[in-house]
Amino acid sequence: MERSPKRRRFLKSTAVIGIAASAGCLSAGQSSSDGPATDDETPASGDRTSPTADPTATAESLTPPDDLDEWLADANGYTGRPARFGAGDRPTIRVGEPVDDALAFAPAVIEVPPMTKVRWDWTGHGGQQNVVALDGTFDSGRTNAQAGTEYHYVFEDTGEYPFVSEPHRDEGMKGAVIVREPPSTGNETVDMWLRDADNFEGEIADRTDAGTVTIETGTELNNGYFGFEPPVLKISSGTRVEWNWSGVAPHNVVFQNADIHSGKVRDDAGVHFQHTFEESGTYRYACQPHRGLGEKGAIIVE
Ligand SMILES: [Cu+2]
Repeated sequence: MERSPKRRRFLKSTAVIGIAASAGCLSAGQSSSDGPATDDETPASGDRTSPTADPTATAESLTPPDDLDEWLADANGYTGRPARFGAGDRPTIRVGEPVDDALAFAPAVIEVPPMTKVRWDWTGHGGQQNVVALDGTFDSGRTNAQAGTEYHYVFEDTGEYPFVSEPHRDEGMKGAVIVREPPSTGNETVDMWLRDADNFEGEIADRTDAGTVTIETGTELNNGYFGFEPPVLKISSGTRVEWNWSGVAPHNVVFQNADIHSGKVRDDAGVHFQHTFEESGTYRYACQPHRGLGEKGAIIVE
């Protein structure tokens, strides 16, 4: 049940490569994954040569916050939980998404593993926009109002990278890319399967002493009621597992590597499916309609 909001410490980026705006050309082979720590203070403005349309937006005024969560509290369109992406994903952030009379980045906050290429796509809403990291790590340069404009950056080092659209930063148009090593249980099959499940933190709920275990189905996760809780369960063979529907949104339970499934989706509350696991192994399952949203789970049977 370790679902407490992660305490995020703002990590100052050690990257001084921000101005290589076409960072798509940075190659994986060139950087050590540990990201050698440098004692140098990242130059706040020296590397920023890109002109900006807003003369009041100076490099000094873009200062990384001490507390990212606090800074994001008024980010338009942010629900408080980052959208998570796994290795090999290519996240796209829309620039200028209309949200309640305001403009947002969508998703505003994403979580990605190192070496992820993140793309920003201009929607054309809200006039002039750009994408600028507060610590100067990346900068799309001059503002642009054109739909279809795109910018991308490859994040090599772990850390937290808050960014804004300079013309709208005082109106809450801000976001962050959080780069971190993906959580791991030590079981590669489980880690890969759950890489985009919001509640997967690399923990295994050990219920090997239980006769029956309940998995909550349709819990508030993955930007809606699209989660299984706990996401990873370890049980002994002979244990009965039951799935308890929250009653919000239609769900089912379908195993990927075994002929076990609950059948049709249901949206009423209650225990609608159960299975007793006799054979040891690593089992993966998902809710079929919401698998793409990260509604997935795993069961390790000993
Ligand atoms: Cu579902």
